[in-house]
Amino acid sequence: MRNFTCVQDLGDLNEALQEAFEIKKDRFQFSTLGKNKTLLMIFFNSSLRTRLSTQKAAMNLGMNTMVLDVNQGAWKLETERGVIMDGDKPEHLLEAIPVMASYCDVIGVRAFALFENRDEDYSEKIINQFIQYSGRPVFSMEAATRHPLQSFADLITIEEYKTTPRPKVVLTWAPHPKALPQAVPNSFAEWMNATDYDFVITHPKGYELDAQFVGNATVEYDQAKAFEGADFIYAKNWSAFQEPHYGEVLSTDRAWTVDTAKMALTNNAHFMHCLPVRRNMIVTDDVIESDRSIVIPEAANREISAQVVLKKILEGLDAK
Ligand code: AN0
Ligand code: CP
Repeated sequence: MRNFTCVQDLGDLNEALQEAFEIKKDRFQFSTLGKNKTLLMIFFNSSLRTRLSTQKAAMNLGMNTMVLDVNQGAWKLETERGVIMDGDKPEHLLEAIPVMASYCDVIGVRAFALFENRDEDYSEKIINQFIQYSGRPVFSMEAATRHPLQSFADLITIEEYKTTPRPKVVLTWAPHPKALPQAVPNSFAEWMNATDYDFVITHPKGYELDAQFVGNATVEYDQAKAFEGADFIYAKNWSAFQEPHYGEVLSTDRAWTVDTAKMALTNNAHFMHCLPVRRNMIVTDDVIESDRSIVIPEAANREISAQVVLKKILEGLDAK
């Protein structure tokens, strides 16, 4: 594998899952694969899990890691070509990318949607510039439209906790005070559509996701109805995708908060969320603390998903 930005890049999903379970049995079995190889992780946005789990995964493979927080201590980067740079950004991405690439072998990038222009966000301009100009393998640590390391960890977690071959998995919108990207729900939908699970998306009117991610999912506007018989509830907030409201918060209706009464409608479902989560907006204390909540093992699986991806990228390097 060269780059990793979406589910298709991983190849056969069942094989990738088997690899994940093998790594989970002994995460140090490939501890020399990354010897003398350097991972550079570049963050345009904050992170707790992605930063730590990806760094840990790289260390398990024997890699060296460097982390750059673009907004803390590095020069602010211009990303548009042709701009007269007389503003607050002293450096252009077009110099920064090859310079950063000269110090490393593999690049991870986190660059959220900017919410200025939907087409630009959905063209994945920033991560694509890294792919185009770095000459290095590049993987997404959440880009404008997808968060594939998260979705892979989510899939691993569902495979571990499911008790029926074809579980009912429900992605539910939930309220949040600030505008959040669609990357996590887009990506989750993309990965769920790559399985044979019974996959349902529920959200208030106006929160329809891009059809390319919704795929074959059932869209149900009645949250209670969607929850009936669910084996997994995956909660997430996102801002509007549809124009003319792209990137806007259309509702903070706490009637959509996942609480005990709603979980009682399910088939004793497990509760999932990628974290960070705002308690009593997205989910009540009782639900996230309940024995059906698997948010901590879900986050722990981020180390495993990152390790499978880095291992495949390292194997691709050696093949060159
Ligand atoms: C981000 C988001 O919703 O995309 C990161 C989630 C992994 N969440 C926040 O910014 C709170
Ligand atoms: N789930 C996730 O990606 O968390 P961070 O934003 O803390 O990395």
